[in-house]
Amino acid sequence: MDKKVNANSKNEQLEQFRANDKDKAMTTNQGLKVSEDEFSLKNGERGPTLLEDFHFREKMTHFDHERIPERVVHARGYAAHGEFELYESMHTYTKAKFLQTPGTKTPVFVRFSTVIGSRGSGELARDARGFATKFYTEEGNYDLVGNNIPVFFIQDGIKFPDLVHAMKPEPHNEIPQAATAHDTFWDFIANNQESAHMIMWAMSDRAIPRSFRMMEGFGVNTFRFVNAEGKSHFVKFHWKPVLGVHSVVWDEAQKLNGKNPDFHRQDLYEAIASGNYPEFELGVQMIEEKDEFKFDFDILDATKLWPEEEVPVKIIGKMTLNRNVDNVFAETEQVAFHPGNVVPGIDFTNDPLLQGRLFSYTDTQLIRLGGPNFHELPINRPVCPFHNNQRDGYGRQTINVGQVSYHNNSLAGNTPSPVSEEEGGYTHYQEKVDGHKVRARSESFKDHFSQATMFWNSMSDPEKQHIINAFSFELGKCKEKTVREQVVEMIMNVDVDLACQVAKNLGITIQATNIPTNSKVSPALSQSNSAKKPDTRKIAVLVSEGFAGELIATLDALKAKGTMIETVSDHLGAIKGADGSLLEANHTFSTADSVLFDAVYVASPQGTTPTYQKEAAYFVKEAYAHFKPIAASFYGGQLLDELGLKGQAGVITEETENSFVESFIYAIAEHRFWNRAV
Ligand code: HDE
Repeated sequence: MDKKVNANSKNEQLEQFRANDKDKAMTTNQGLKVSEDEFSLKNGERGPTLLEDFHFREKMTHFDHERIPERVVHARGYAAHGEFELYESMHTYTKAKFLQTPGTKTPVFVRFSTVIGSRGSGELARDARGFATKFYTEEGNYDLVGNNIPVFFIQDGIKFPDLVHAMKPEPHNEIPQAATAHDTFWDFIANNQESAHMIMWAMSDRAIPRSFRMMEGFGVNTFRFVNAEGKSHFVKFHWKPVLGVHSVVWDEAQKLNGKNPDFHRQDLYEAIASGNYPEFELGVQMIEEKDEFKFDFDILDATKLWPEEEVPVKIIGKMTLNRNVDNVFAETEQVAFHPGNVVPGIDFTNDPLLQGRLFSYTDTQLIRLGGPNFHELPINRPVCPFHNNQRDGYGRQTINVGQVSYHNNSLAGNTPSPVSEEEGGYTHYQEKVDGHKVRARSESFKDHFSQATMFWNSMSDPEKQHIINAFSFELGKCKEKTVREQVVEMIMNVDVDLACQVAKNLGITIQATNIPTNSKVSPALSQSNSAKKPDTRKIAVLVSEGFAGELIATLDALKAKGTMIETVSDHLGAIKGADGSLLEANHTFSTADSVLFDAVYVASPQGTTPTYQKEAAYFVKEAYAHFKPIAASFYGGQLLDELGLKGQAGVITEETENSFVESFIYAIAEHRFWNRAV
């Protein structure tokens, strides 16, 4: 009997493939012990290297072949292992086994990514984020390959190569890297107006997340749930981060790309390493077959979302990411996702974007991973057994025994054999499809602006301002005036005020002609309505020699509330307090910067050293400009006084609040103070 799948099944399977080279004798790949690894075999000490030096040849050849093609999109990514636990049975809607029994735990592997940039690009690019999850279920791998934005740029898969060509660095000079602020991208947008809704999201704060741990995930495409009776529901998948949805500001994003281009991966890695496991709840929106045409949008159109207020999100389980990878290449780079990896009870719809995706993913893995056996790579193997008549190919690892590799056969009793639906055989939902073969788009896909307007209507004032700023930045970087003008004309269809403000910033004169009429609002779309928690937020404590000894108790109280404390001073190592107590400096002002933190705490008086005097002021001013909470005590308030910041929103001093720690924690949970004068 095969062992039952549990939360640890994947880890156990991977254990067979892990190798630890520590304390071992060095060998060649053939297992031959090596006596020397620093000098190639030469004809005399100063002579040429000999061709017979097999050790040199093997080592160099392997090195020469270390690189594989990066993903054509989503090249820059980072991943972690975890588990998914079901809250309630979904048997009414789907027969998928991992969604039947509450408490069932399924191992998962999740890769987060940016879309446009190459493998080494900065992680704070303005871009959608990939959010791809592989569930290793007892019925095979199920991949939920989503993004952190619920809609997409295009409606039909055939346009994807055009979109990506327009997005990527321009071909004549390969500039700019990991950025949409250039002519070809915006030329594509203006001339492919189905992108209107997605571009609103891409210009919003969603495109510059604070952390992978603070993003929603969306399956984007419309899938089907099918239950044991064969009844189908249309379904959209959502991941909801327990820490809420939060972003950085654009100036911060740009600086972060320089100060720490690994900001997001480091944040994820450190959170998991320190036991602060990221959590996401899985939600589903479901629509009955009979209601397919009930909405004022086509539910198969990937440029549309299903407003949560109209189709509620049912929360069905929680994913916890609890283990970092052991080796980024073996796991994160070699993992191969495919939205076509489904299990019984989950099926496709005619969503034309999804249909295009169903071809592309296997195809791209074939070139990226060098042949048809990538399913055998440890990270991609299902945890349940797999058997068929597929054979051979580059890098084949399985040793299929026996003489039979075809079906039907008599020599192996006609096995491996397909099994009935009742025994777990996958059957496709028998949707009736009747139509002419045409290259066309349905009339019902033609409204490109109503939901873009709804998104705009749903934003808070600061969010709206950020969108205006983003359009102004991106279009301001375009060289062609005509491109800017076309985009402004396009967004006139979204909102006249938005278009006018962007036009003003770009020095374009426009006539307000198309007045959008959609007044719909979906509060779920605004990040201002998201969960607010202080947990895992990073506080930079600016501290210098002679600090007040009581500071240590305050820092402990802040830590007890779930925040992460890091000290910044003018030198590394021990800093001595006035009463002799010691604090370890984690950073100096040259290795740390306010953009790396969520909040700043000024804990030493101004002027204790010349460096502190100068650098602390710079640190605080920048945090203030990025709307971050700032606190000061033990005479640190002197600095805030000097900078004229006392009394501003989100600025906490001992004098202004009764309970300093409580007020600071509340401010940290608030994330940013947009109503601050900057
Ligand atoms: Fe992808 N996409 N995509 N995509 N996608 C890839 O597959 C593609 C789309 C998404 O971490 C590629 O393995 C087409 C939507 C993620 O490994 C490729 C179309 C959504 C990842 C591909 C889309 C996604 C990919 C490149 C339009 C959100 C990274 C490397 C029809 C639901 C997965 C690879 C990882 C990766 C094709 C549109 C999400 C080329 C043709 C919509 C998260 O196959």
